[in-house]
Amino acid sequence: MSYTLFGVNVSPFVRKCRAFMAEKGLVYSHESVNPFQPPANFRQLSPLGRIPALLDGDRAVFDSTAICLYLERCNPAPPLYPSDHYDYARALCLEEYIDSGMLPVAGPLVFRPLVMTPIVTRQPLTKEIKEAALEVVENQLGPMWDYLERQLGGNDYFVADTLSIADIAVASGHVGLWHGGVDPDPLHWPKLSAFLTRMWARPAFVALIAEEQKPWNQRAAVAAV
Ligand SMILES: N[C@@H](CCC(=O)N[C@@H](CS)C(=O)NCC(=O)O)C(=O)O
Repeated sequence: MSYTLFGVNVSPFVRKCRAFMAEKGLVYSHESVNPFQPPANFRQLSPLGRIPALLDGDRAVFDSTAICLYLERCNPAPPLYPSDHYDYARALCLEEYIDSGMLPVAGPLVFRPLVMTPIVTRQPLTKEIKEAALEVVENQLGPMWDYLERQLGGNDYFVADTLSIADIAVASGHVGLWHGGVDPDPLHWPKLSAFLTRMWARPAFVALIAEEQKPWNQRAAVAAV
């Protein structure tokens, strides 16, 4: 068994797979592929040209959800999907809420203007761009955080009060926002805020977030605008 995961570390979908592999204690190589400047033949691994993609020996798997489900089948311990059928469905629903609901807003409308564009273009962030991103946070991410707060309830984890793909997806999906200084306010979303703090303190996330610090942590730069 030899795993290689392809994709830049700051992608929330790549981060989800890497955190998942770390929680399972899997050893893998990481190839930092930028999907906008992919190596030749990358579409043989990932026919949509997206990251992440996984190679298991000569077997290719693409899409973060498919990758995690595949890894779970190959490496059942520790289980990262609930065994109860409805809990299993709820975990997949929460993963989808992040992947198809939150990230298409948080990525292009918040992370990109606050963090990625200033780094890539070397054009400093402006007050107008910051205000537009923060309006998206308030109007679009706020209601999503309300939903997550309700789903968490009084538990430490989202489903069956046990670590699952749902927790890994939620925690992975918020790291990019954190790089831009955007955090659910603990006064308004105390459970979600405490959950993220707990999840990011797990060794799997400590290592990934440390690796991303340079150049992605723009919290001080964003705060200064
Ligand atoms: N559903 C996919 C989404 C992956 C995705 O959108 N990745 C982005 C980077 S964060 C990408 O590769 N974008 C390049 C493109 O769409 O061409 C998954 O879960 O893996």
